[in-house]
Amino acid sequence: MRKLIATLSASAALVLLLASAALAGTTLTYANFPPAKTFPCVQMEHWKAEVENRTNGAVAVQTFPGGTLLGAKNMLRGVQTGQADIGCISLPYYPGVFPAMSAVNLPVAFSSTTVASLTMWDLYQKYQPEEFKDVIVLTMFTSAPSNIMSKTPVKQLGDLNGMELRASGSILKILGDMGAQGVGMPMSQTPEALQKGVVKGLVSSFDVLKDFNFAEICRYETITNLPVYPFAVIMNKASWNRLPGDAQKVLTDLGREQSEWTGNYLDNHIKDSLAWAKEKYKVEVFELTAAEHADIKAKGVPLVNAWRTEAAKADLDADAILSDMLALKTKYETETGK
Ligand code: 3IO
Repeated sequence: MRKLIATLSASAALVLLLASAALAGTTLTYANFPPAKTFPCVQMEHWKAEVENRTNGAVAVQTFPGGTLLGAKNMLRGVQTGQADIGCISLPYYPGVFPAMSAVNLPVAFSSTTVASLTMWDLYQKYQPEEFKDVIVLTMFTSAPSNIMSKTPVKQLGDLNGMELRASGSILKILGDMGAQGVGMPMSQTPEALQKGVVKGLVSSFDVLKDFNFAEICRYETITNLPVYPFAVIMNKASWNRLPGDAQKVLTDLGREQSEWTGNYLDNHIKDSLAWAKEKYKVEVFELTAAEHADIKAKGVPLVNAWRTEAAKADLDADAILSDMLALKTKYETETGK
């Protein structure tokens, strides 16, 4: 009898051990290029907590902010080859690679991050473009509409004359047309470029005034409402295929929610960041005239046409993508009031 009980309890222990090993099975690595404080990493930590919670710990996520696993430019390849299971990419860092989703980087004057992020997500869901065929897309979101942050004041567009400003993607072209000199590089290289004086400012969203402490060096801010930067969180296909079905479902269900969460977080955070910059560094904020905004808008038209040509070359229905994007933008502006 004793022997039987001992055998039974030993096998019960073995079953428990195997079950917990199966549950504890998966740890996913998640690489990100900018520092931990910045919004792409804040959304990453939120996503990690949601996934670990919703899978009851069956999936653990190990995060690597600040380029500690993969950097801005090797992120896409690094995820495709499995150096990281998951990675966060800023699409404008890969010119020509994302002909469909780069539409979100066009100068269409998005009114908020929430609107741009939800528009991007729905547009992706509708077209599921080829350009992401080698990875699994977990979520998409954008930065907030871009403004100028500079070391010397840009009170009017004429002040841009020859000024070197860091940007990426379509903003580079617009800056050139406005008489400035766009200098392309990832956000993660910008602190050094500003320090060394290689650039005299940057064009991005106001969260970076606080999160990179750019307010200290860029005391002048000009509201331009230039394009958002589109981001995608991508996963290695083999890593995805190794996940149990219920875990895959948790990740799939999180896609849109994460996009909206990030949009709301950033819309709030840019307000905090600008208020903080005014308080701590007494930064000055300049508004342009209606005529100057009309000028910026007019300079965006050839860009939209150039995108159309590129999209058509990639066998995409450019007009359909554009009109869907604008319809989604209007829909979400109405729905969110933002
Ligand atoms: C961005 C990128 C990394 C960290 C914080 C950020 N805030 C806005 C952006 C967008 C941008 O300028 C870029 O290069 O993706």
